[in-house]
Amino acid sequence: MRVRWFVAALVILSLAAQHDAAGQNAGVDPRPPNAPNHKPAFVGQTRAPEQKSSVVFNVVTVAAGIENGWGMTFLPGGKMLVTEKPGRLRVVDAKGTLSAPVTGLPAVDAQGQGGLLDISLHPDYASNQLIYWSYAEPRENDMNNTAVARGRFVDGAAPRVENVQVIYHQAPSMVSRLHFGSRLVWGRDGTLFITQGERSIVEGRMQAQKMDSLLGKIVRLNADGSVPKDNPFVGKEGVRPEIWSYGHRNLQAATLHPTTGELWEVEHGPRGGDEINIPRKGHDYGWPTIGYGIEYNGNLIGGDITAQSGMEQPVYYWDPVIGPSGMMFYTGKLFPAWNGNLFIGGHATNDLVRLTLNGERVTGEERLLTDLKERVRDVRQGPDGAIYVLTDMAQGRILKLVPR
Ligand SMILES: [Ca+2]
Repeated sequence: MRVRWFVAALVILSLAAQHDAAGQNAGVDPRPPNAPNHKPAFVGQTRAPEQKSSVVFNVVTVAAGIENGWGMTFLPGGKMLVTEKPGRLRVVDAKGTLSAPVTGLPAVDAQGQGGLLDISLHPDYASNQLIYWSYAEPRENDMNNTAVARGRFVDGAAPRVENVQVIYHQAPSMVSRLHFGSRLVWGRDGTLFITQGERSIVEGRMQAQKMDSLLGKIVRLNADGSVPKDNPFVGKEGVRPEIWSYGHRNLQAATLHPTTGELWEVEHGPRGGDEINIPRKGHDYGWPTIGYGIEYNGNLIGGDITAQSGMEQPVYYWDPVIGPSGMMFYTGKLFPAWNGNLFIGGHATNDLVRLTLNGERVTGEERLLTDLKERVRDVRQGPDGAIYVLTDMAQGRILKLVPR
């Protein structure tokens, strides 16, 4: 009898340990929230229960000596392209050797969070060899903005890009070293999503809700930079027709959902409030009016509210933050237990976040690579089904997770 009571007490204690005083699940992160007065809009919107997987894997170094790697992608035939934030694009061969910098790219403004950012192949790369990259573009009077260029990639002993065209300039330009975004994601219809930031400074932040500004917006373009006719605000007076969705803060993670084909993104919150969204056509994601964080200096943001009519709730949020950069849904054959899971780079937490999902709801969270001690900037599924991780360090690496 005494043993039975003891077991019952243990069960109660362990259940209690998973919940805080407010009945919230404690989740995987032992740190207290920065905005404890903020409550989720629905059960499971934050601090999902820990869901440790029994998957055993090795971490293999694919390439090393990458200076502040930012984006990577896979070329047909086993090579990769990787960007270094200071402004170099390199080819990584199958042995992990880095090429000389690819020549022909326009200058980047490599300061603060700016520089050479994401890299992506045109969906018909095999026939047109077009590559696209995003970067911080230097402008007059110390200003800059996010930009996207494309060119034809010519591999070889001295790799280069030809016929370079800058197809997009975020406007207005600002004097800021922060919040450039950006990820490049191709929709199934061949349009290009560009995720961007709002430049962090107050003047830029307030423009995340202004429709004649491209700050704090996801834009959607045709492959040549023209505006798709079915963008939500085409023909609307005073609204930039490039806009797909608005009210965003700084988006360095985005990908298509493998089943629905919808765009998903993770954006950086302030102190608290990193959030996953499914940015839908013409919708408002709330920044800076609503959010689940506070200012870096501890002040409240605006009216300190987390919800408002007409503004979308995040699918999930983190407080404290992970510093999300890079994301992918796993669909490969190497890790069947992880099929459909969402992986997100932890740039602040130096780890890899794995989320289990039920439709649009997060059901569990696990932190992988917790002993990495390197900032994770990008995560992608390789053609071999392995999970590739790019770290953002002075001597950064491309790693891959393979089953043991
Ligand atoms: Ca939001």
